[in-house]
Amino acid sequence: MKLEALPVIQGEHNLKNYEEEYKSFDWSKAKQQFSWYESGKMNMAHEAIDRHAESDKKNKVALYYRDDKRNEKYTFKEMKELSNKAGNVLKTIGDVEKGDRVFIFMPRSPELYFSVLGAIKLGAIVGPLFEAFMEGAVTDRLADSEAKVLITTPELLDRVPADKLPHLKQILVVGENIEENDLIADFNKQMKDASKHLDVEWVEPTDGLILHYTSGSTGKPKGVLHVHNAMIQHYQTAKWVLDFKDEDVYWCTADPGWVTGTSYGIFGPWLTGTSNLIVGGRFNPESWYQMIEEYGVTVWYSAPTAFRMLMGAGDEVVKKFDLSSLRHVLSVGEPLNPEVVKWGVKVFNKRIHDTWWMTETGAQLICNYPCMEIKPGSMGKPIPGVVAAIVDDQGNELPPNRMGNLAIKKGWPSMMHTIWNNEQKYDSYFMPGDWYVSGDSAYMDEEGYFWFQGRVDDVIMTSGERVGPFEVESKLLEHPAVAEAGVIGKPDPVRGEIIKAFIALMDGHEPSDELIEEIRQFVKKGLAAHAAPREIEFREKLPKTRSGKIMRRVLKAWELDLPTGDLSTMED
Ligand code: 6R9
Repeated sequence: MKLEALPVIQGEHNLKNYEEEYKSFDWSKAKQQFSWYESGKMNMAHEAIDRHAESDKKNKVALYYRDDKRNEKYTFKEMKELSNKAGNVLKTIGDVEKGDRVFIFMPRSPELYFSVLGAIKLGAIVGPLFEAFMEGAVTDRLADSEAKVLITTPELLDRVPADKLPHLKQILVVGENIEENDLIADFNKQMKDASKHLDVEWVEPTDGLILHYTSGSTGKPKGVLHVHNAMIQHYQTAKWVLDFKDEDVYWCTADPGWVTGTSYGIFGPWLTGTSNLIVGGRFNPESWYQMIEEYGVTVWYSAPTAFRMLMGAGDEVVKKFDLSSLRHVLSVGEPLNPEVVKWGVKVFNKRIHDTWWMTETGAQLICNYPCMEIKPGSMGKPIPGVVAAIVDDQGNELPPNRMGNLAIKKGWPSMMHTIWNNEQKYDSYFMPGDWYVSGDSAYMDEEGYFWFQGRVDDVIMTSGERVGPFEVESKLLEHPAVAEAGVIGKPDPVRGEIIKAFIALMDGHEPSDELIEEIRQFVKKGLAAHAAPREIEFREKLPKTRSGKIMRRVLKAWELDLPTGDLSTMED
């Protein structure tokens, strides 16, 4: 899979010399950039919105909102007023106080953003939920967090069994003709009457900000709690990694139900005073390119699945649009196959910058920066202020090129504060030596680049060889007939495990025995004989999370006839 490293982009970047900055940086310096360092008055929403609304950025567009029905824009000053109003609605109607959980269960809309910011201004903890969640998933999360107020839409209200949720005191519904009663209030009507003045609640760095439920490989989803202190890293990475400049128009394609849609769909861009484009509705290659052209998007943060789907739609589509505004393209969420990076260079004339982090880490940790060479397939190098290593199961650091646990030294500002109601689970993330253990396996090369291999529990052992499913999937994707691939280890009495691949084909290709053989040979020749799948099964679609990760555990459950476990994060 060796490709030539892609050279540095010439230009003025916020992070000019990675190696130098890595040596000299420490987080206490970063803190001093914030006004609260002196005043002690901290609140994420104040830093992200009000601060700009009170500066010469007040008339700058903070939010461009676009979907099939709406096309709106709001300046920082308007965002301040509207989030103040939302805060007042939550306070007066919902009786929301500092520390209360306010959940938001709806598709993207401007109201979603006013509500998130309004709740944060009150010192409440926001819980964003994907609109695709069904009743069971919604109930689990509202019950575990003991949410007091929920904001939702008429379409989703049926999935909220309020009678089973004793802590839920108020539901605010965003829509038309809402009938109000003891439990339900009309969000828009209340907004109209609410004051646009609000006293922001000043909080401590370790006070709760946002609660993201995420599913592990086993058990119920867990609530990852983040605190206001995370803003230090959101701000810093927005500068270094997203490389924001004053005139940028930024588009993060992630929904706020996923951590990328909050850390980098809300906090990162607005802490740096950047114009933020939010696009609602479903994925469609043409309309995505259309957005870039129409808004002159300069910085674009998306995910490998989306890039692969765009790649699948063909290069002809790209040519219909003027994408020359793009300056910087980034990816997160799953491994970014070298094939996709090569395609990005071909069609956008841009290197796609991979970034690695997790819900639990709150912000980016290992990244590719505009100022450095990219090795396609590598996640890059740790951000300044962060120590990453590959450790064995006892927490001993391993030398370069050895596969092991990807671990981070405790102490970065955006690290989760706790797992809600589950301190034990929180403790289980750490190993001796103050290592946070990610659950990903990876190796580091001699030059300090990190290479993702798989989730620790997904790694395949076949005839004594360790095979990372990602590597096999990447190779499969290079085959012209393959649109999507998921690879698992299937227990085998002789070989321990054999490699089985599930494949969705590109339009115009049909399953056949010849094709199976052709694909097997392709991997054998391109990767290694032991890495070629012994079994291949074609499927229309592969199971994926809403954030685009192929759910190998579901493939495994299909294969072994096991229960599939929690499917609440699965795309419909
Ligand atoms: C932000 C986010 C975390 C898991 C993580 C890893 C996978 C994320 C990746 C990546 C390879 C990358 N992951 N970024 N794998 N390369 N650049 O995705 O959070 O939804 O919690 O997922 O996603 O397996 O452990 P989350």
